[in-house]
Amino acid sequence: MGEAKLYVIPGSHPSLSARLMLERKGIPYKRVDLMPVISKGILRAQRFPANTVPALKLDGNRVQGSTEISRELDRIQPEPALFPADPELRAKVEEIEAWGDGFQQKPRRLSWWAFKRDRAPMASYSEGARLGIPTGLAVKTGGPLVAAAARLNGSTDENVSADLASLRSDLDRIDGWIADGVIGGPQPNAADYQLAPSLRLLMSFDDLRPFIEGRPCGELANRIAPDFPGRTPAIFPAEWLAGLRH
Ligand SMILES: N[C@@H](CCC(=O)N[C@@H](CS)C(=O)NCC(=O)O)C(=O)O
Repeated sequence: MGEAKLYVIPGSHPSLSARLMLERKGIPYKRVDLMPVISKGILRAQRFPANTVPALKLDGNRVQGSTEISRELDRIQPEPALFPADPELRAKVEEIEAWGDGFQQKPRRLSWWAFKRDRAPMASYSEGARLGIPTGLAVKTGGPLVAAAARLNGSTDENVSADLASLRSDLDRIDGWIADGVIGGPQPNAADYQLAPSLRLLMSFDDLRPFIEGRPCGELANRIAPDFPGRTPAIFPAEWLAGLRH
């Protein structure tokens, strides 16, 4: 097998899903850190079919998207398996993974909304990254880039307040899957790897961590994805968080 190369954006939660799954398989890889938005052109230049991270070059193939990557990793190296062999169980894991793929947009929208208001915390999410320019400089000059990302991701007040209002029911749903034993087992599956980084990104917000960390889903996230850099001090209007409190 030639050396695998994984293109990521620092702080990108599905990028972390891909990293954790490669590590679980014991497949060595080189990580290429990209700046958001600028990443799109670089991925196109590398002849990837789409313009998002994670994007993986593996054995001459280009595999893009966390859910495609989980399947390709099981195909090229079946053990340890990311999907259960039992078809019924596999269908459940696939269903949760697909739900998690959509759920990703929530922490993504919240993050860009927050960075648009205050870029200072962004640097903490790039800890350990090699962006080619100093992180402080990237953050300082990153205003237009953050504005573009916020626009592209629909980070409006309306969407973000609705995301926060429905977050508690999302967390209840994830806790339910843990109680059913479909995720959170001793052998992490593709759905565990899909959900944990999204939860960790949500938990990087001081506003949200207290509502997640004591729950089964918070424990799962900390166990599956122990290292997720980044911290954003309180930033959301108190009334947007009311649904989490009651
Ligand atoms: N559902 C896709 C989403 C990938 C995605 O949207 N990635 C974001 C980063 S989290 C991205 O590449 N955004 C481009 C940008 O920020 O310019 C997956 O799981 O791979």
